[in-house]
Parts: sequence; C-alpha cells; structure tokens
Amino acid sequence: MKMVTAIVNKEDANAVTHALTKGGFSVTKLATTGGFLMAGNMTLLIGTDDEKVDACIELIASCSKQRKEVVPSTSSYGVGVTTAYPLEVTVGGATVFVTNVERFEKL
Ligand code: 2BA
Repeated sequence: MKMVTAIVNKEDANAVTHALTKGGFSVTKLATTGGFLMAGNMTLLIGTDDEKVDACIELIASCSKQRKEVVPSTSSYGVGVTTAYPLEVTVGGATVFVTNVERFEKL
C-alpha cells in the first residue's frame, strides 16, 4: 500500500477531490499554507493500493492547472538602498509525494 500526498492549488482542490472520489479513491483534505507564497493551498492524503497509484496521479494531474502568481520581492544595493519589485512564480499543477505504508488498520 502507498500514501499519495498531493499539494494542490485551493482553486483546484474541489475538482481534484471529486475526480478522485468518483474514481473510487478515499481522500482526506487538509487546509495548508505554502511556505514561500504564504498562501492557502490544499494537501490531499490518499491511501491506495500500489497498482492504483498511477491512476491516482493521472486524476490529480488532469484537474490541476499551472498558474502564475506575483509576489513582492526586494533588492538591496548596499548603503541602505532597497527597491521593491514584483516577482512572477509558476505554481503547480500539483506537488505529489508517494510513500510506502508499513501498516494500515481501520479500527
Ligand atoms: P509555496 O511554498 O508557497 O510555493 C509556491 C511556488 O513558489 C512554488 O510552486 C514555486 O514555483 C515557488 N517557490 C517555492 N519556493 C521557492 C524558493 N525557495 N525560491 C523561489 N521560488 C520558490 P510549486 O513548486 O508548484 O509548489 C506549490 C506548493 O507546493 C508550495 O507552496 C508548497 O506548499 C508545496 N511544495 C512544493 N514543493 C514542496 C516540497 N519539496 N516539500 C514540501 N512542500 C512543497
């Protein structure tokens, strides 16, 4: 068994969750915050059989879009002079980790 941990944009989270549920996967959704943008995203936990991991990732990919986000950044020129400018970063579609599950119990 594997645990698929997927970090998705919160705007894609409902579509991803619906697609996974429709596909027969069990999903737990956690509201999380990215450390770089400090913006809300969603982390999905999906415990599944090894042979279903690829299907799970394909469903996540099919509903997760890449987006451009603009964040404020600063440059320092020494002698106390600093300028602020917008920095564009590409976020997503989804960041996915697959880990082995040593033991799974439903009690
Ligand atoms: P954030 O940490 O808010 O990062 C948002 C986006 O900012 C990232 O998109 C990436 O394009 C950029 N970014 C992140 N850290 C950066 C840095 N140190 N310097 C320059 N740009 C940086 P994604 O890579 O698509 O990541 C989306 C979200 O997925 C992240 O939100 C974070 O919550 C999570 N994530 C991504 N990689 C991770 C990892 N290796 N471990 C844990 N969480 C991760």
